[in-house]
Amino acid sequence: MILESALRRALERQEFKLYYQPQVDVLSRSIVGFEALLRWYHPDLGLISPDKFVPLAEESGLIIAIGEWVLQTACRQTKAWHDAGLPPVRMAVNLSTRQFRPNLDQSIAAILLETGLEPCFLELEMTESILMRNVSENMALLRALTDMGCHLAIDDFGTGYSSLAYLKNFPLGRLKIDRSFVRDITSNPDDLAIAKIIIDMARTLRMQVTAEGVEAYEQLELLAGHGCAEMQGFLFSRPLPADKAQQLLRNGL
Ligand code: G
Ligand code: G
Ligand code: MN
Ligand code: NA
Repeated sequence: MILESALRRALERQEFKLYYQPQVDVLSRSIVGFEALLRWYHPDLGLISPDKFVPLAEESGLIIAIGEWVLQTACRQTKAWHDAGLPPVRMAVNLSTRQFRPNLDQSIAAILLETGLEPCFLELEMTESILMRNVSENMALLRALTDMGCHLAIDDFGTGYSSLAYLKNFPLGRLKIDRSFVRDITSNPDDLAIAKIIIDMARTLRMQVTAEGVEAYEQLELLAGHGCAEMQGFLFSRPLPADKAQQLLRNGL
């Protein structure tokens, strides 16, 4: 397949880039973290969204090498911002199912050591489906990652199939409310009810909660009114290239 062989060469040709989307503490309106989001600039096809190539990278196994590049680049960038005296933000990195292999913790430990980033500034985002596969194996892996000092977040929460028992037993620090519940939250009472339940559940389980896809002030008000302190979305900023993200971090929102 044409795209697959191009994907294979994309790493050596340095065609990948990371964009960074701010995660905001809404009370203080300060940036508390960034989510790293992968972009592929294909020389002929232009910008290709991860929705298009991540599944292919997973099928072919290339996601392992690409994922390591993402972790390395995101950690190095965060450390550079810290060293430049900017506010000490955390960095959230998306992990795909295929990256959950027995040596993931060692590979992340090596990247943290090499980049010098303190583990507590790295947050790993995973979907519910990751938790439900190979439960005991993954439990050991997730424990190794949190023992090391990294934080774990559940991405797109509410769209998958995780059981409440796993939420309780896995060492998870954060739930991210999927943006499908945020989109119509001002007009759809069901979405509002679901968002509230997720916020309450996070509080009960002593987890942090982040609302994704916040685009309008009215959405912010509803979510904040129910106790959601952290948000991410176009209302604050789109994902930005590193230099623009750095400017925003320096000058504030
Ligand atoms: O902003 P956006 O179009 O970047 O993201 C589309 C999808 O791609 C989201 O589901 C997001 O989680 C996923 N994604 C973005 N960056 C990465 C990455 O570095 N690794 C993996 N596995 N998924 C990513
Ligand atoms: O699955 P995950 O949550 O990692 O995906 C993040 C995706 O959400 C990225 O594609 C990012 O560009 C997109 N995104 C971030 N903020 C907003 C927003 O406010 N509105 C919409 N529609 N998409 C957003
Ligand atoms: Mn994510
Ligand atoms: Na998400």
